[in-house]
Amino acid sequence: MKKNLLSLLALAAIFMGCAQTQKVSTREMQLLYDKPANVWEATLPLGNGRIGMMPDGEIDKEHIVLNDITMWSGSMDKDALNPDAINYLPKIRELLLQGKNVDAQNMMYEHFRCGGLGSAHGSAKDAPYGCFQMLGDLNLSYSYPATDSVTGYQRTLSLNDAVARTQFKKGDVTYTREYFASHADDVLVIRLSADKKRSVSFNAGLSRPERATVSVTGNVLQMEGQLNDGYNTDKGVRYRTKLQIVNKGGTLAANDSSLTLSDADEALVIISSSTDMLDKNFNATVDNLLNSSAKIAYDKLKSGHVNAYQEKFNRVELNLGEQDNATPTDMRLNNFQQNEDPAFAALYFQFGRYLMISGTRENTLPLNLQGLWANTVQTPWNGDYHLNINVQMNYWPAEVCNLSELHKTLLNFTNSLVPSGTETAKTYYGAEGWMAHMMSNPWLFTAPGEHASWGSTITGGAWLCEHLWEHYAFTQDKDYLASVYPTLKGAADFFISSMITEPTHGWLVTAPSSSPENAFFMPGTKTAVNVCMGPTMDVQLVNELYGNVLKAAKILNIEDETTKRIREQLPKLPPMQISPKGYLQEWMEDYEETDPKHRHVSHLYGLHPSNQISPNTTPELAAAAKETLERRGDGGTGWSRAWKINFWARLHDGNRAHKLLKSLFEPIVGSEIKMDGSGSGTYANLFCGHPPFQIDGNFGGVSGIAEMLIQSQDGYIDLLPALPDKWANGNFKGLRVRGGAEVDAVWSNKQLSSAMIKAETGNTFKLKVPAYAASVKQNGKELTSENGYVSLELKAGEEAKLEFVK
Ligand code: FUC
Repeated sequence: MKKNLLSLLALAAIFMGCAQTQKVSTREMQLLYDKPANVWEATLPLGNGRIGMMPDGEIDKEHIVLNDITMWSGSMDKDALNPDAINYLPKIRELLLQGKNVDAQNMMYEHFRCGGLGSAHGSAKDAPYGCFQMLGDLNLSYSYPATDSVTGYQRTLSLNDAVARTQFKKGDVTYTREYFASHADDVLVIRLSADKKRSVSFNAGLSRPERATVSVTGNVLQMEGQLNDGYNTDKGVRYRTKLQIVNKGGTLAANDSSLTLSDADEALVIISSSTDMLDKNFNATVDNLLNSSAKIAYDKLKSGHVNAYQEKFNRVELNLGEQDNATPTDMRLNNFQQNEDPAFAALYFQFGRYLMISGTRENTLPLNLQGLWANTVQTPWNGDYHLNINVQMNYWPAEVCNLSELHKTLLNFTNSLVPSGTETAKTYYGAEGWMAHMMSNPWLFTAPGEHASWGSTITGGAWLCEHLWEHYAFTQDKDYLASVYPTLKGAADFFISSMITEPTHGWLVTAPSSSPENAFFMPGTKTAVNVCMGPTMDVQLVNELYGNVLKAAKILNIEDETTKRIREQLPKLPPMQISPKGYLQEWMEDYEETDPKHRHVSHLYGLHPSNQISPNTTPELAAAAKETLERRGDGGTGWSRAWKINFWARLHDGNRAHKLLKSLFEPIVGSEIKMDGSGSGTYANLFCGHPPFQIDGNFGGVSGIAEMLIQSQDGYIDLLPALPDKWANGNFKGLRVRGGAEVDAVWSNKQLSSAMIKAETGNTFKLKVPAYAASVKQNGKELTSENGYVSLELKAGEEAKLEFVK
């Protein structure tokens, strides 16, 4: 009897819990938790591409970390250019040509580095290089009329609406908090409400670990300050944050540093914030945004935001099965290791698109190592732009996932590096054109890093240039291409004028350089070195850059000295080499790597994101790439696992790609930096963990999922090129391909049934006919296939509905 009563009570509790929570359809994409976040990496990221916040949903004392993408300390580093370095360049090259890499490297450690502190080994908060920092902490302390414990707690983030919500019941009152970073009105909004009048009471305070003055004027709370420019002058970035409470009922009171609202029916907390980095009138901007938003009714604020957000989010759908919207997301993450729930992968995919829409926008700074979100003033690795994979990975999904305009932030950043990169090319290498080494920041740092073991990579700029070309490949926008041609050409000019001829084969190679961040043993010794000539990744990057310049020049009818020199140099680049041991060589010599499991797989740049290794066109190299991946293993840091999903997808091995996805989804908690791939995976809030939190893996994971579903790098559309068995049934809408089209596809039992190609630009689209299809029909009419492909000539805006006949 007692047992029955207990289960009845439990049922009633469940029922009550359910009664007050929203019913969510299985098509909705949401993150769901049944308790407040106990760590920052469980809080929910909100953002409008410029400002953001991460509420923890605590019941009594809620902590919300605030962010602004321009919260950067530092300034232009006056010492970055080290004019003495070039005096050592001939000697360093000579040593490399003699095979004396150790001596060359030692000389570089001492002389061929940036002047000044560089990135201060990742601790540059007060150095000129600077650091991306949190904006501040919003602390909300609530008081409740009832002392009863909480029931029916639920915390959600709707990916469909970009609105987070905390809901629970205390006594007989249901409390609901809604939070969003408005994509329409450019402010942060929190609505605090209850289903009984006079139940909303709280105190709001703003703080920051340093450099903050908090004050109250009328009913507006303000925090302002200035970050260190690295020289302790008054030229650092200034910021101002204002918070206003718009209440229905209750009493609003203020002291020197906080606002208190008592017994209100409802309250809106509106936060407006900016810095003077990109907006010299930032004070007026903050006031205007606050004043105009405070006048708008909540429903309108919310619908304006949702509409603006959905314009981007709704462009793409991915359905791999019904969403389980009853199980908390952290449990779904844990369960994935057993159930491999395809719908969870789709949720992760859309969460990544959500992060891109929330984390970046046109005309501001690119997504950094943590996107828009940091919770300290000294962000790991300064939260900067690492150019040897990380910032690029952030933008891998932009084109294919139909967020092309957001890509422009990175493209503009690339163009902005040209003047500084030109100085760097001249100062360090006496070379023409422009270049960037392995790290950068909003102060346009392009010098080598402070330690040559990782800081000597010289293809950071070239890698960024890949993005310039890819944007064209997807959009076919010739005006755009003409606008970036000088940047592409300038990047090529650097290599044209700085590569040297190695003596053994007469190949043209970069020197000095390194294969991002891996070291090798000098043959016959146990001495580890990083510095080398012509690492494979450099060869692939230069080859690709040269090719892209030639393609661009042809489209734009340009014939110049650069194109002439490229044609002369291209045949002299080293080939990709397969070791007698079967793998693709990472270096020009078949050196043995000090860490065969190293997280960077730089020499497979040619497999992904570039397209120089392909099972279709270069099967031998593809087999060697596969061997390289086997040798590297399936572990690695978060972003490394994410990259490997893309590699296996390009090798058309869907199940292996899925295995890597599963390893990316390994649940993690710790935030301490780990380099060896242990403790990597995904946090409760689905942020990727290097660890620590690093957002590149989220975007690399999204790009990997896209690569499994659609590829277009070989001049034709390949649908479902790497579909894992687990995703036997599904459909997607709105993914984009090179050549300028949107594509939808529907499949079951791993076989396509229909597809739609919607041309964004007039073009001929080639589509691979899957082996299992007897024919492809367009509007009921059979298409002629040639060698396994059909061609569709479409005008801009035209749609082709295809049916795969088995
Ligand atoms: C590179 C990587 C590390 C880390 C850092 C931010 O140095 O090798 O793994 O991602 O960037």
